[in-house]
Amino acid sequence: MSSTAQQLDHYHERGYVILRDVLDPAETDALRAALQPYLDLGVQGRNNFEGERTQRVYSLVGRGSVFERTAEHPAVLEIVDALLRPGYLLTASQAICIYPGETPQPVHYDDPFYTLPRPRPAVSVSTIWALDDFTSASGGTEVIDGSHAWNDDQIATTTMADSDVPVETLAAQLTPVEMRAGSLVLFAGTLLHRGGANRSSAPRRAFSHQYCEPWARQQENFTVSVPRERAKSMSPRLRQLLGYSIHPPFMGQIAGRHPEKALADDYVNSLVADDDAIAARRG
Ligand SMILES: O=C(O)CCC(=O)C(=O)O
Repeated sequence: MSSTAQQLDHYHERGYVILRDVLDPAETDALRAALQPYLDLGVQGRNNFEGERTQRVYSLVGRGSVFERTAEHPAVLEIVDALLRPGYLLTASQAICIYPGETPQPVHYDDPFYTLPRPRPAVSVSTIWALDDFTSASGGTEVIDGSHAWNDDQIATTTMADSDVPVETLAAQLTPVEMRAGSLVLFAGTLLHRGGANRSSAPRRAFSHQYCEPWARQQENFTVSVPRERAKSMSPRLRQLLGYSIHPPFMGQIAGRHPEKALADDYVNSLVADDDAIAARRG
C-alpha cells in the first residue's frame, strides 16, 4: 500500500492522520522568522475560544511566500485531493501561538456551520502545522479519536456548556497529538478537538490551513482579505484555492465572468465599465 493510501486509511478510521517531518529545520526556521513580526504586533485573542493567552494571525496565506508554499504543499494536497471534490477551496489560514498559562480551548469541530445532520462526510479538512514541538504539556492539539463519526446527539452531550458529561470523562477521551516541529496533523472538519493547555514555559507556535468543498462558503473571504497585487503574484493553484475559481457551472462568477479576470493588469470592474458606457452614450 502506498503511504498516501495508509494515511487515508488512518484518516477514515480515526478522523485524523499525523504527517511527520514534512518540513526540514531550515524551512521551519524560515516560517518562524516570517511569523515573528506579526506576533510582535501583540494582538491577543478576544475570547476563550480564540484564547486569552493566545495570538492568532489571520489570512496567513497572504502574508508571505513561505506561507503560500505551505498552503499548497503537495504532501497535504495529495491527501485533500482524495477527500474533497475537485475545485476545493482554502477556507481558513491562520497562525495560532499558545502562550504558557493558556487554558484548554473548548472542545469543538471545525465545520459546524454547514448545518447538515451528522454523521456525515466532512465538508472541510483541517491541518495544524507545528512550528514548535507538540507535547501533552506544550499546548499541542488534542483530538477525540473516532469522533468524526459521531452523530448530533453524541456531539451535543460532549460540547454543550451545560453538558452533564463530567470533565474527567471528556479529558479521558482526548488524545494529545505529539509531533516534532515541521510535522502536521490533518483531520476531518467533523473531528472533535481543541488546542491544549500550555503548561510549559515556552510558546507553542503553529499554523492552520483548512480546505472546504468547492460549493461551501469559505470562513475567510480571501479574495477581499488578500491584497490583489499579492494574489496576482501567487501560483494559479493557490489563486484557485483562494477563490479566484469557478465551481461549475457558475458558482463564484463575477458579473457573469470568471473571477481570475479580476486579476488581469487591464481589468476594469464590469459594473464600472457598464456605467461608463451608459454615461458615454448619454453624452
Ligand atoms: O491550536 C490548536 O491546536 C487548535 C486550534 C483550533 O482547533 C481552533 O482554533 O479551531
